[in-house]
Amino acid sequence: MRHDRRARRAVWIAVGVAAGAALLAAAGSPAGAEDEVDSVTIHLREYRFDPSEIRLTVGRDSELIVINNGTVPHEFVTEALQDLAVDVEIAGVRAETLGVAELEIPPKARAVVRFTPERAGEFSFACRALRPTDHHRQGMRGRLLIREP
Ligand SMILES: [Cu+2]
Repeated sequence: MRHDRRARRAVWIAVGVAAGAALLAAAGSPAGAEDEVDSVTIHLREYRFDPSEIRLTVGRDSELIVINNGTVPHEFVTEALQDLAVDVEIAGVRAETLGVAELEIPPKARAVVRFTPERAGEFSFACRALRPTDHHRQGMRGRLLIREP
């Protein structure tokens, strides 16, 4: 299990390097575009998400900044992003993917996930890490509410 995760992360980083050049070429976004992004910062620690409820809106460019303030690796696992074009940046490496199911974030590291919600709904997110204990069972979970504009 741990080996699988590590392999997946290595693939991600490789994808990120390949995608980097394309992203740089496309970086000419209009000034002020940043203001249009709904940005939510989520802090992870033993054993909770803060905030544990996130609200986003269909059609709005959204950004989740997921910061591990704890002392062990934590995860951000959700079904909410699985069919979306997602731009992920973790440990300074950026990649574009179709869907993200699981991010593992080392202590003191952060991930930035950018996407535009396409359908309303209520989704859960959780940390599925099992060391040194079952984080989800300890209460490390939350809700992502996406509403119509
Ligand atoms: Cu955790």
